[in-house]
Amino acid sequence: MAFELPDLPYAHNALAGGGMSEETLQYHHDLHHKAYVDNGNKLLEGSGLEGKSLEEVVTATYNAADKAGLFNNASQHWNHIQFWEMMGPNRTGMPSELEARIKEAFGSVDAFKEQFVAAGVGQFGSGWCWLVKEGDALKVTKTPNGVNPLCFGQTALLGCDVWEHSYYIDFRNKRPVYIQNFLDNLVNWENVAQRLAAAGG
Ligand code: MN3
Repeated sequence: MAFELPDLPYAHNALAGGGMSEETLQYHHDLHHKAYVDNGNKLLEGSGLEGKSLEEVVTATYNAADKAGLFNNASQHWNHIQFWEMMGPNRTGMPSELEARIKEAFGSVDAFKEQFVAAGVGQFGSGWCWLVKEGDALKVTKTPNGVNPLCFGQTALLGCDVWEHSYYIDFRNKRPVYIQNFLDNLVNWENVAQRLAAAGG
């Protein structure tokens, strides 16, 4: 099954009010994400994994020395699909069940945000920071390059792309400001709550 670039779940200018410009989404979705799809499809051909789901391709190629290129492109394709869904133009606030779980795990919403920003800032070079569910526990993690929670059997509840292409147009070199703004103004907390509910709450 070939990889396909999904449309953004909103207009390219829909997140501008939250601090992510139309130009960023034109580059990030239309060019960067598309490149992962196109390169992934070239590498998928002849890999023996053509019939597998995207998730299966990611987990089957993680740490497979002869399939590093396919892993990088497939995992980044998966990561970006999640990332677009995890943001939205409507600032709905955090549903109460999600807020309760975050307070239980981190002490407070602010303490969670501090850990999340610190994880993203602490990721040297390119990568992602995440809120994951592992077993019954909520955790903040960071991963290099395209590595994602699927690789560790975790459920991704929230992920932030900290590759420079995600923030350099709008925030230049200010990664901490970008991640804090992501949490404060861009996250679709309803989507995060749905992921938590689907993972058993
Ligand atoms: Mn990206």
